[in-house]
Amino acid sequence: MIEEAAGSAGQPRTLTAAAFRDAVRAKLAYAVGKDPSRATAKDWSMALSLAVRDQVVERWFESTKASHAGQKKHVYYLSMEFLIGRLLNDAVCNLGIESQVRSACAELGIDYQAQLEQESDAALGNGGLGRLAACFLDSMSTLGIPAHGYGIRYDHGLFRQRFHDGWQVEEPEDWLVSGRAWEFERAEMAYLVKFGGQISFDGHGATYWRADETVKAVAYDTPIAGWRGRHVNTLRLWASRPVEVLDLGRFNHGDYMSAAEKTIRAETISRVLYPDDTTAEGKELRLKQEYFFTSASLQDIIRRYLEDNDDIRKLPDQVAIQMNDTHPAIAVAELMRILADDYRLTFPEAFEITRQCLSYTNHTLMPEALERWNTNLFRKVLPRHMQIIEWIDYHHLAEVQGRNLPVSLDAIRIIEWGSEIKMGSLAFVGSRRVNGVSALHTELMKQTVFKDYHVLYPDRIVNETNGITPRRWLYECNPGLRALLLEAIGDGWVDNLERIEEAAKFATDASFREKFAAAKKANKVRLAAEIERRIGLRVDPSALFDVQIKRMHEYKRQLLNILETIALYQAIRRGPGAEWTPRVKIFGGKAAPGYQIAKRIIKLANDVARVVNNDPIIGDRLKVAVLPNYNVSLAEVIIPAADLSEQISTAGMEASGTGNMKLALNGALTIGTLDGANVEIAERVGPDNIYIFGLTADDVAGLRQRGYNPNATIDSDPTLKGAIDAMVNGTFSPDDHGRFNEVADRLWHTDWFLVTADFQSYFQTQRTVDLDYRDKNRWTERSILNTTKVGWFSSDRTIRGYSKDVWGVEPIF
Ligand code: Z15
Repeated sequence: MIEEAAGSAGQPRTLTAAAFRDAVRAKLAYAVGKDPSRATAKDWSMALSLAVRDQVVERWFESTKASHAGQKKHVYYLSMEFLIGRLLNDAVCNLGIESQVRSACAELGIDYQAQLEQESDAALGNGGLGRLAACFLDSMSTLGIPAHGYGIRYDHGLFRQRFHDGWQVEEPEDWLVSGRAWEFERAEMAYLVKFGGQISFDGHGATYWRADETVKAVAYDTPIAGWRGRHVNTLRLWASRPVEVLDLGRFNHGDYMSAAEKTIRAETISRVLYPDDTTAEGKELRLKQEYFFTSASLQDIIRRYLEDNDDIRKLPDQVAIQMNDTHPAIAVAELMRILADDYRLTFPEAFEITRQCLSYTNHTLMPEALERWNTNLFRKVLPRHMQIIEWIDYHHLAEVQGRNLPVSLDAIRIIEWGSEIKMGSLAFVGSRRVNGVSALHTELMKQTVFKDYHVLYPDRIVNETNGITPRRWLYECNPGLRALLLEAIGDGWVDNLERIEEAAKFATDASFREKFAAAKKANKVRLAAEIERRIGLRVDPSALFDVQIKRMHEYKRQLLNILETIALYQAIRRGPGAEWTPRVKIFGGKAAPGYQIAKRIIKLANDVARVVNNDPIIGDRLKVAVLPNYNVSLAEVIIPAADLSEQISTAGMEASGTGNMKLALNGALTIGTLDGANVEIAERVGPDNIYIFGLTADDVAGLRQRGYNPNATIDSDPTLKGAIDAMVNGTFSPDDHGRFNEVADRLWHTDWFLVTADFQSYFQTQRTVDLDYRDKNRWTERSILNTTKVGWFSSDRTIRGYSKDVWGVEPIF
């Protein structure tokens, strides 16, 4: 029997493999209620998770005590989305108990890896914004910053994506169906949230809000352990429940359906996540969701504050609240409402306190993605908040008028034309700091959407370039590379990712290179098996793995990649005898269900894949793998196996990107535009270790202003024209020649995303990639330099930045 006293994190642990094995057995019997001979894989996985959870819980209590005792300022991260994925391996690695857990599993005769796959992937988010929130939770725990994440406990997370005949089909997702080991329901932690109704004043300064609907927000807590388990924070998600469990009167009259009606109405609020990545959902339900979780969270924040403090005016000394995008921007009005109506502060006092507590992160410049609410809808759902926003707007404008500055009042109004509330403006005016998520994005915020506000408040906008947690995105998902790094430079890089640069000197070391290449190859073999299992396609693990994984969106330009695929396919067909660099194009990503053109582009990818993959002339020179249901767990398999990372958005449109960082950290070279954080990645890896192509953000702005005409570009480039023609002549859609006419027409006529303008530069750069990949040694060297030069993109660094520039908080240790 193996007994180990230390985990790979190197801290002494009292937990032995034997003790842990017995704990799992006990959980299986007494918590799951199964005999080992009858237990299913799910049962074992539950028992295992519960046993690991016990380890987390002990430290959780200590952390909670420590943050109360320390009386340090606390961070509250409000987000509609948390894309946390699976938690078992994350907890095991962060606690440093991997070797004990693995030996215990071996003794119990269960396969640890297989257990991990039993856990459902918590997909309570769409993409980058939600995953960023999850990385931030990991980093805040790792750094010992007392924090809560607040969000919604959706019954159904992001839809499951299937392909039917190459078209995206959405299926409901059911992450809670077989039980969840990680959360604790807090039935006693409930708050009332009101909607609609009337406002009245008693003439003595008191305001009454007589709502016509009230629901109960019930807390569900998930402990989030940081690296080495030193600190554990809480993710608190709210579920909506009816205030009365049942309308017994109606029930007793035999009216069962209407007896259940209120319950259904109340529970609908936390039923599903909106699958829209970038456009505000103009539905009443969405507004209710946003207010529901924001109100419950603020009530909870104030309750916790008053446990240890008695002066509500000093709230900003203890509380920093971050609004992740505008989705919780109603917090500006809600905090004011609580301070003014419940604590009887004046509006000016309430506004000052609110503005000192709140900060806002902007994640996009796209006008269609900036939330706006119709004032009639808003007044109907939140009548008191409408009054408060009118007050803020009026007083803000009055103050600006007094300052005589070169801004147009129309540009800074929160309520536009009296008919729409601009939530970005509300968030800006009500915040202490406003931040962008990459250097370029922050610069563009100052020059475009928030230009006038920036003149008014030149110190308010700051930059906090995004980051990713190295625990999940290297240590956990890439065990081969992890082992190599531990052997070469120890484990300091897990705490301080910039120390990964200590391995850069091995880029020219033949034996290190060989091991690095072997780790990459093993990851590619693992991905190849996964591709075959999921879509039945066999790919050669020695080919170049070219990866584009992200939400399907026109600005991200999957279409540019597909057109290049078509052009390459045509070139190979014309000259199959030439020396081609075998390539596997890997795509993954979901389209918003209502985003028709994005769904058609998925169909195009699948149609091209079918033709290319079955063409005997092509063979292994080119394969196209379009993987369904891209999510965090699949990302953990794809990213370590990538050779080339596609970050090809129209310059100026991707706020930051975070997939770009994950892929580079795992040794993929980037082919990308000078957009978002690509700019900063390029600065760090150096021009020889990245492929930059295409128009810059300035070029794009200029071209759009002058008016771009794609005709001339297409006509003068036979490669591009050939690819577009193939799209419309039925090569890929013999059953429906017209299927992609609309896609082609857009390219010929407007091409807003400048796919045609960047095509030639992209195609040529890809051919350079082909040549470079043939020199395996040199490629590995550059791959090592990517891994070792991107340590700055750790979310620990990002969180240190927020702590200092935005929140004014310090770690408790
Ligand atoms: C989302 O995931 C992002 C922006 C949004 O406006 C919405 Cl609604 C969702 C992404 C950005 O597109 C991406 O560039 C950025 O890296 C990410 O947020 C995190 O900041």
